Amino acid sequence: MTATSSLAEPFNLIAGEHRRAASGRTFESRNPARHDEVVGVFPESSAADVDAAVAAAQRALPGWRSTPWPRRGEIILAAATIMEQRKEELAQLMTREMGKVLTEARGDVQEAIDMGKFIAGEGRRAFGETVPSELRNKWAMTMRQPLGVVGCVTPWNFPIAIPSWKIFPAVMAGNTVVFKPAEDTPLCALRFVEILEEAGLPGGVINVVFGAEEAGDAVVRHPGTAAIFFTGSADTGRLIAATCGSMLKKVSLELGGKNGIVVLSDADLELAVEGALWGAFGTAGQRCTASSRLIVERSVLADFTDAFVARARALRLGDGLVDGVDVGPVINETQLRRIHGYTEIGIDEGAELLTGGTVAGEGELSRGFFYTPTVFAGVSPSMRIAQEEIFGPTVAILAVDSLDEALATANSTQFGLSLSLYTNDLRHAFRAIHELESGIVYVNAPTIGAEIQLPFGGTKNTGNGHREAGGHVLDEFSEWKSIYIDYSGRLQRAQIDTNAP
Ligand code: UN1
Repeated sequence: MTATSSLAEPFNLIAGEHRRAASGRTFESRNPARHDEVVGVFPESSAADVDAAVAAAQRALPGWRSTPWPRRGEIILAAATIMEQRKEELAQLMTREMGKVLTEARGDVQEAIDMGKFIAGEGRRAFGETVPSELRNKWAMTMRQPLGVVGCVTPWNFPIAIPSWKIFPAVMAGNTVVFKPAEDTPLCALRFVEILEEAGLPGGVINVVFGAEEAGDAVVRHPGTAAIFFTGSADTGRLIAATCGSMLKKVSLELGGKNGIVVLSDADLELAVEGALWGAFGTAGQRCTASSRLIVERSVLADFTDAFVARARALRLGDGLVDGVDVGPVINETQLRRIHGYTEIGIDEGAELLTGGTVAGEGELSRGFFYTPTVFAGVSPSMRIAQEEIFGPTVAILAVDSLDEALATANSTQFGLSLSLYTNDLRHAFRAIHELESGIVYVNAPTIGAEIQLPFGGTKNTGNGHREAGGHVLDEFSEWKSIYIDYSGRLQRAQIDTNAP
């Protein structure tokens, strides 16, 4: 089946209009579960297209930043409402384009709806402060200002939710946007922006340039983008940070994870197995938050491992649109190879492969990129499979002998996104809450499942100290302006005339 009908010709969305890329080159988005199915054809953009997008965003900026906050909020709320009405259609499209199973695709769309509704309220709540002045007859206050034109570069694993985390607050705060979505999920991105325009967003407030590295790099380097919001790999994040650093450009990076679940001997084991299964193999392990390490106290190791492996073996792989499928494909062939490469690394390092470790290529599965849920035991903290982000359905079990060792092991990677602990002992839970070195901590739940009303992001090499979503998100997308109004009618010198009558 070839399903290009929704996209008659490949175009970028610039200033509210369809524009072909300057290069004339195109690329295809294909269904990872059925690689012969083309989901859409998109332009391969280059610096010239990014120039046009930035220029359009700059032209739209004065009108948009002066649009009242409540009006901007209403447009975002209208977009969230349209998404709610079209949730099923968007979810099905997402499963076809990205591969995650339909229930999870619905969750992805829901996360964007939640984000839209949450941030729309800021339209009537983006408070500034009035602050006492140290001088008489002087008024002091703060207000938020947009940053200007911001660049948003997003990944394929949450093709609507992650753009919503960035773009909704960006436009809420009065910025205009150049958006470069992942090459693997362009149609989801296009639909998201089309819905915003249908909701009343003026053309040019969001400009979409499709493409790969060349386009993303041009967005980052462009002197006209005031700030960059990026989610992706730590390697790319480092390059972006270096460029933005040299340009003194604000940059928010959401990078890798090597998240772990600690299972203590006093935990409810069945609950822990179920949570670990969801955390490790949900989205075929392709979440920054995936539970890729299971750190288990030795006294329950055998019971936990047996139950976990049995459940992993029973997971059904397949096209995420088919009822009863638990795990969909991985995104593309490069990732499939990379994931298998880590299986070979684990075996070479001396870890014990308990199940999986193969490309699943029988029957219907041969049409897509499927990898069997893979479990390694006997993993030590220094092994590469315990340190590096695999971004696939591969999990490492590490044995520990105490809570101290469990927490130290959980903290023993370069990343700090999400860590979790299963225990029935409140004292252990509170120690973990304080001592786990991650931006997100779960107790008696796996490492995935963040909600948008809390900050999302990590410590250490997971990022550069910024957070997405949550009640403080506008701080990322706006600048504070401090205003002093002296109505005394004379010169009053701060720090000097403070005791004058
Ligand atoms: C990601 O993995 O990139 O907490 C985002 C979660 C989801 C978001 C994940 N709400 O797993």
